[in-house]
Amino acid sequence: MASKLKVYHLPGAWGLPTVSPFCLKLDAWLRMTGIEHEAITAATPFAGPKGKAPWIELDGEKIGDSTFIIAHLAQRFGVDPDAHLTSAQRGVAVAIQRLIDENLYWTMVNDRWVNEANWQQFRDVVLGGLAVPLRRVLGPVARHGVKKQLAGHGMGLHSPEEIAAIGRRDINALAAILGDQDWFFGDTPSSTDAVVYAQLVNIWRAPLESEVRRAIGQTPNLVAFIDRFAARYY
Ligand SMILES: N[C@@H](CCC(=O)N[C@@H](CS)C(=O)NCC(=O)O)C(=O)O
Repeated sequence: MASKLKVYHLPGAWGLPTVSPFCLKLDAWLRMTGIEHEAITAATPFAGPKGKAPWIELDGEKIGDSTFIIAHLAQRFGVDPDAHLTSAQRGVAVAIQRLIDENLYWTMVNDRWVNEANWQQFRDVVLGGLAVPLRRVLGPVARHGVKKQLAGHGMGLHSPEEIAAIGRRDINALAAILGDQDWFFGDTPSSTDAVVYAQLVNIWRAPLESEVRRAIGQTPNLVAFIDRFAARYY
């Protein structure tokens, strides 16, 4: 008999089921496709097969990485929210996802973990699933590890002004691609909308100051897009 899909994600806050854009991307995609599942909050990502969240358990197998998970589930459950896309649009979808997952995401990581005022607030959110004494010990260790990841990626080597400029450029690119459409590829939502929503809402709804958040506020079509997605799926 087929097992029930279990989906592990990091804790939520600010009205969001999870403050991880990768976990929220998967959650949004599952809402879009209506695949039945059990959502489980994990305090840390360490039980995942790649040591990162999200991950799933299905048919006796653990799978990590939001993109691999989505590809697996699409095949396993025979669903494809991107069936209406042309091959050129599929190409653009990959480019948008790379912009979000591999670049814009890291500006958000910097704003949450490095900016001192933001970190004072964010540490209790991101470590909220742990007992307070453990949180106090693990907080600086986790922060040190994330700063190393930021340097390894390269984002962490830039000045705050440069990171703000990088993030602004991504936000303005997304606003230009969306234009006056309801969804990134016209009248019908696709996986790209879940990818963009999950990242933008995690910056926009968080009560943390950043230039990227201000940039979103200056693009009314992206703000309307976030509200549109939330109204339809949340
Ligand atoms: N490529 C992965 C990235 C997942 C990822 O970076 N998750 C973060 C949370 S937003 C994480 O678990 N980080 C923990 C760590 O790097 O130690 C995906 O698409 O799922």
